[in-house]
Amino acid sequence: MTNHAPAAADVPTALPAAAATGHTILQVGPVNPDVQAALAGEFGALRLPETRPEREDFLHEHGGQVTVAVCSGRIGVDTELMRALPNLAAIVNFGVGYDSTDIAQAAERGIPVSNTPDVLTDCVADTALALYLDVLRRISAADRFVRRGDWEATGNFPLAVRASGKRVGILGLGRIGAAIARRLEGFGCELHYHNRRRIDGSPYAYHASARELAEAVEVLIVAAAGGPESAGLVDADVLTALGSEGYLVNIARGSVVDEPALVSALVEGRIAGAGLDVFAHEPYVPAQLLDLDSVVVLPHLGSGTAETRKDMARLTLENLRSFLRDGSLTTPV
Ligand code: 8YV
Repeated sequence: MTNHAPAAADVPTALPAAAATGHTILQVGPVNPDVQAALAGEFGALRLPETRPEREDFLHEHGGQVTVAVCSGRIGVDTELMRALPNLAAIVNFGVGYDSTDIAQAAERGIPVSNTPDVLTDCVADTALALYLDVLRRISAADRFVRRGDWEATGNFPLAVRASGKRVGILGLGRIGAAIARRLEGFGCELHYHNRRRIDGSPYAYHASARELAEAVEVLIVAAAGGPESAGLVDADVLTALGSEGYLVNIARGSVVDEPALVSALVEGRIAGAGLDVFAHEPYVPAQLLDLDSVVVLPHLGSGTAETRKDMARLTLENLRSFLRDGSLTTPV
């Protein structure tokens, strides 16, 4: 990746909008272009260098000045960086997931964190449905079949699996999980869920564990937040419970699934297929998955539409402006 970060010596010392409020803003990692433009222009933000020696020099020189960090959910403010920012007073996160940020340290230090909920719910749920339909009906595999000339050469494409009317389990029935469930109601699916807590009044069948949920359904859709609490929740046992005719869809975080266990289950045909938008070590995708027609792989594009990214940028900047104005965040986590 090209490093566009300025060298410490090029960092602006006059800080336009933030200066008036006594705040110094730090951009951590690459962010959405609209956010980036506002940070560099209106907010005169500093930018954290991405390579090690420059980063250390930068933090040594400017770490104590920084009061607000703006990051994307992919990079976040990790343990080490947060420690190097002793006067940090807020973290503004682009994205609904904030598992790349050390939330425990932020809570301990009383540093509020904002994210961008709601505005991306529909697009992420749409992506889950796209993966659901693709992996069961084998749409991407069939597209490759036509492009390879196999339709003409060998005749009909092998039969797929019916997507309507399936028993589907949602792991994590939050905003996005509920939006996925609503869409699947339209496909006549029977819905089940597991969640940290049972949801009063939910019309769907509750299961006390991920394993019990997997046992009860034909397709398991992962919509749980990432982070230490959910790490490896979908393990080898859960995949065994899903069974050789079961499918997995993950639009949440790669960390929620034990990826080596998933790869073996797919390679050995112990589950039928998977639709994956997220991976444990993005952008790395296990090579064994690339040869499997039973797997659909996407480059973490869940919220990736022009409209939704604009809305996420607007909400990120709204949080930043609100914090600079009166110390409050519009959408704190
Ligand atoms: C973004 C996401 O791609 O919001 C999230 O948690 O995973 C996606 O919408 C990502 O956060 C951008 O950094």
